[in-house]
Amino acid sequence: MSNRTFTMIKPDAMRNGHAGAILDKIIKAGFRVVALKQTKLSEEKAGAFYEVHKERPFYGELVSFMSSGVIIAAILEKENAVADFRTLIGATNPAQAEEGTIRKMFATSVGENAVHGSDSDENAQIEGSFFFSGLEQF
Ligand code: IDP
Repeated sequence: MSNRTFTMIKPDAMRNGHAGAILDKIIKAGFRVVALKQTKLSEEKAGAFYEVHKERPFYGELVSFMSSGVIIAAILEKENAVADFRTLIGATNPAQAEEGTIRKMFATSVGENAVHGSDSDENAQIEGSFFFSGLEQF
């Protein structure tokens, strides 16, 4: 079990002015920020990040949404980081997310759902390395 996960604050939450509130919830939940940046994904980069979903019907919509505005990308550290962060963000569809979760509070729809959270230790490592070099992680 690794103690790191990877997150993005997605373009909907950035546009809606929720970045500060989301980071506050993450830090208050006990996650330490290992690395963090604001950036914008090109369609090509968003397509590569979500390559595992390329056969899913919503892939085109997802790539276009994720490249539609700036995002914040971050690596987070906490014991049991991947599972605890998935609990903190809630279900993919905000309509099904638990009260108090980040998606329940800040997401708009199943596609525009405010935040990303890695779903395994292996993906946390791959996704963190997509955005950050070892020299950027403290
Ligand atoms: P997750 O982000 O909760 O792990 P996944 O099923 O891995 O959910 O889907 C990745 C992302 O694809 C979701 O966070 C969401 O932005 C988008 N997505 C998932 N299902 C749909 C859908 O039915 N329509 C549009 N976008 C979707």
